[in-house]
Formats: sequence, structure tokens, C-alpha cells
Amino acid sequence: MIRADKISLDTIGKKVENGERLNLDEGVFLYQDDVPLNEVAELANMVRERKNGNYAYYNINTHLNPTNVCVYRCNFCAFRADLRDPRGYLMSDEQILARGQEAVDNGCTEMHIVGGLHHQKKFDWYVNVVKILHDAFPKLHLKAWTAVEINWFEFLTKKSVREVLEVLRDAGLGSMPGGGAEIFHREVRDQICEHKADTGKWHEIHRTAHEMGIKTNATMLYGHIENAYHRVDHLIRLRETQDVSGGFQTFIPLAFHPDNTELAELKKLKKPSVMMDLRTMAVSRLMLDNFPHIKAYWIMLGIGTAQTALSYGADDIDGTVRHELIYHDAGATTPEVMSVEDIQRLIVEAGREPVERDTVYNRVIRDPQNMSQWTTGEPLEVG
Ligand code: V47
Repeated sequence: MIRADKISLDTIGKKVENGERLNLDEGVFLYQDDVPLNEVAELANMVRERKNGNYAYYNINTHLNPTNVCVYRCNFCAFRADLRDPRGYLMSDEQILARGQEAVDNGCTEMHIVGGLHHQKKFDWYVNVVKILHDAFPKLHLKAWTAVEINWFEFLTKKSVREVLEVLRDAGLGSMPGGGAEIFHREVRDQICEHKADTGKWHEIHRTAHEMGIKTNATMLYGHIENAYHRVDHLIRLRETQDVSGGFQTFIPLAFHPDNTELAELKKLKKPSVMMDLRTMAVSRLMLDNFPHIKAYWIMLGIGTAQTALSYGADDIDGTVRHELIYHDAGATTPEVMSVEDIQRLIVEAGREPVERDTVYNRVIRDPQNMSQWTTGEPLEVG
């Protein structure tokens, strides 16, 4: 129940100016349609500039989804395939290494690796993906396997979360992406992915990674059957974990893409509006006072919305991105790759200063005449 009578944009604005934490009711209030979005954006932008100045970060990265075959059946996912589905694929070591070579030749600093939980593949196969890439391309940062995969490896090996992460870190895992979070509240989670890593487990895995010095990201899948209360509850749970373990770098709100998904068909869902995308960006920035970065993932938002989001709380736009499949299978119409010149231009047009970062937010120093050569510069900490 929202105590809306006691909450106003004015009282929230004063708290934000003073650096005070917003509560659940205030977060839900900010989601109401009659709360002017431009004013919410102004507050989010204040926090964004306090934390990251005028910088807008990007990286040069690529994706690798070594298999789409998955034992789980999340009804929002258009990427997964059954074991005997003709769409199903499994990459060989040679194909994986060719992707690594392509990444290095194109000057990538990061490879983002996630995939399905293949019925017939053991933990060793997933360790091998990381190990062969790391051995061949040691400079390429491997941001690999979500908490859902780590939980699956626990089940396969009967090892603890820490033991699983130790094996992967020794093989070359550098950090973890933020996927698999979806919506933490049971009322929603039970309807979209009740079988996979539950909320407590997702947080335990990220906390353990942080304790081991492994940085991670966090996401939220919005714009389907959840409401404002579920979204703000999700943000508060992330904020609480961050208070304890402190290793989250970036929060990425992910707009639901309905094409080819059972969930959209079942509930007659459409893509969330641009206004919803921008409000979610702004509310996320305001609620997650202990997250250094908020990412406007251009692949998922579209280039125009991602550009606008840089004034609605976001300070990062992700990367050049090659070989993205999860969103394109679900109807994303964005290009499959963006050039560095285009990324820099869209950031400059948004009135921000483009800064190339590596996965863990160090500046990347690169000779524009020879893009495949780069070195790591100083850590990018503003506020
Ligand atoms: O967990 C799946 C989402 C996530 C759909 O850490 C969908 O830097 C919308 O986590 N519509 C995986 N979303 C992607 C992810 C990610 C992306 C970019 C950067 C980072 C990072 C992480 O994609 C899944 C799920 O929430 N997803 N299907 C869909 N139809």
C-alpha cells in the first residue's frame, strides 16, 4: 500500500539532493504515470553526474553463446532450443577459438559468454570454453556465465558455489554478467522461470563472487507481467546485497522483447514503451544509490532510446557488440554490431564525453590508427 499522501516529488527531490536513500513507497510513487517523467529524469541525472560526471562509457566487446540448447524453459526466452530441435546448436572448440581470434583482431577487450544449460554437457565442457579462450587470448577479459549457470554447475558437480567459482576463475573467468535475475519477487518469478535459480540462490552466488574479488553485474527483465511494486522490490533487494558485498559494478534494466516467446503469446504482451524504458532507467538510478553504473544497453533499447537514456540516469552504453543472439531472436531490430565511430558519435550528440573502458572500468588507451593494440589505463572513479 503506497502512502502517497505523504510522498511528493518535492520530498523525494530533497532526499536525493541530500544523498538520502529512497524507500519502497517512494520508488513506487516515481513509477506513477502522473509523476512527470522529466522531473524524475532531472533527479536521476543529478545522481548520474554526481557519480560519473559527464562521462559516458563504452567498450569494444563481443558475445559468445556456445550453445542455445537448454534444459530450462523460461517462457520469456526466444533463444533456447530443445535437445532435438533443428534450431539447436553446440559450438566446437575450433568455432569457439575462431570467435576468440576474431575478437582479438577487432580489438575487443571483452567477451561476454552465456548460453543454454545443455542436457548432455558436464561442468568440464563449460570450464573448457573458458580455459581454451583464456589460454589462447590471455588479454581478452572473459565475462562469463550467469548465476543461473553457476547454480546448474553446483547441481552437476555437487560442489559449493565457491568451489565452482574457484575452478572457473583458475580457468580464466574474469567477471560475471548480470543475467538470470529477471524479477526476484515470487509472484512473478514463479510464473516466468519457476524452475531456475531462485532469488536467494541468485544473490548468494553474486555475494560469493564478490567475496572472492570477482566483480559482477545485475539485471532486471521488465515490461511483461510485473508491476511497479515488483520492479522497485527487485531494485531494493539488489541494493541490500550490494550493501553487504559491494561487488556489483553495473545495473542493466532489460526491456522485454516479445517476439517468438511463449509469455507474450500467453499474456498478449507487447514491447514496453520508450517512456517506460526511460522511467525505469531513471528510477533504477535513483533507487540503486550504491551501484556505480547504470547501463543503457543499446542492442535492447534501440539506439535513439539508449542515447536519450544518457540524460535519464545511464552512464554506460555497453559496447560495439558482435554476435548478439538473445535479443535478436526475440525481435530486436538493432544492428548486430556498431562501429566505435558510431558509438562515440551517439555519445557526443547526447552531450556526453565518450570514454572507452575495460570490463572492470579502467580506461583503455588505444591508438586509433591500430585498433587491435591497446593498453589498460587508470581506474575510472568519479564520485
Ligand atoms: O537473463 C532473455 C534476458 C538476459 C529475453 O552483464 C530477455 O553486462 C528481453 O543478462 N526479452 C541475458 N530480455 C542478457 C544479460 C545481459 C545483457 C547485456 C549486458 C549484460 C551485462 C547482461 O536476457 C536474461 C533475460 O533477462 N532475456 N530473453 C527477451 N525475450
